[in-house]
Amino acid sequence: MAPPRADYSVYLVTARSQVPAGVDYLDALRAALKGGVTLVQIREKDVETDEFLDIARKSLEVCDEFKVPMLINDNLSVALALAPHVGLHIGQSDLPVSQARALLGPDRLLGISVHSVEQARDARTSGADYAGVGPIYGTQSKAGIVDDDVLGARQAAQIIEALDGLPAVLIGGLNQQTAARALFGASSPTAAPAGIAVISAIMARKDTEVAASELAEQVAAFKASR
Ligand code: TZP
Ligand code: MG
Repeated sequence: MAPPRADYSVYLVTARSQVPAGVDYLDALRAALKGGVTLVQIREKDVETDEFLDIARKSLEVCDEFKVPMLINDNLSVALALAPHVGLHIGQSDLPVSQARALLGPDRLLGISVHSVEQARDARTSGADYAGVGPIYGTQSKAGIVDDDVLGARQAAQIIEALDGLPAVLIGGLNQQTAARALFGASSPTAAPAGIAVISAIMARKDTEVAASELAEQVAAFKASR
């Protein structure tokens, strides 16, 4: 299997509910891509499947314009209903990664969320292309996160070591103020995050393009320092 190549630097996870009043979601997505978003995951928790599919289709047209890969959160059938270059991101309580890989085939991007060293060891050989590691800091964007779930950068570094080269994307509470601290803090001499994933730091801003470019600059500076 040849895992699809992707640039994990600035990974936007969508949430239309966070887009400010007066801003159109697709315009915000386009601006974020202009600003330097390198990967997009469509995550909409409060819609029926047909609406989710419609949002994803429209989002895909925009991502394709920028030649930026797009993934679907959780919903395998929606991913499969879309073009063969659309990927899937799943959590620990969704279907097993190996099953998802079998159903998706070798060519679609597949991501898994990991929250511990043990889950990281499992992810390594699961067939996933990358792991989302989080929550790094507290966040209002995901329901049900309690203080105990928050990893912090040090614990994330241990998880990234355990991923043993599987690309890791940090997520949770990352923004223009916290991203650099998280990236450096989650690094060790032998392992480092491949990028950051954000919802609110881009989606909740009116100046979406600026928000994305600020994050892109910080990730680029981090990568240049390694
Ligand atoms: N998974 C872990 S934290 C999180 C998800 C989907 C939410 C991240 O949102 P934000 O606004 O970037 O903290
Ligand atoms: Mg899930």
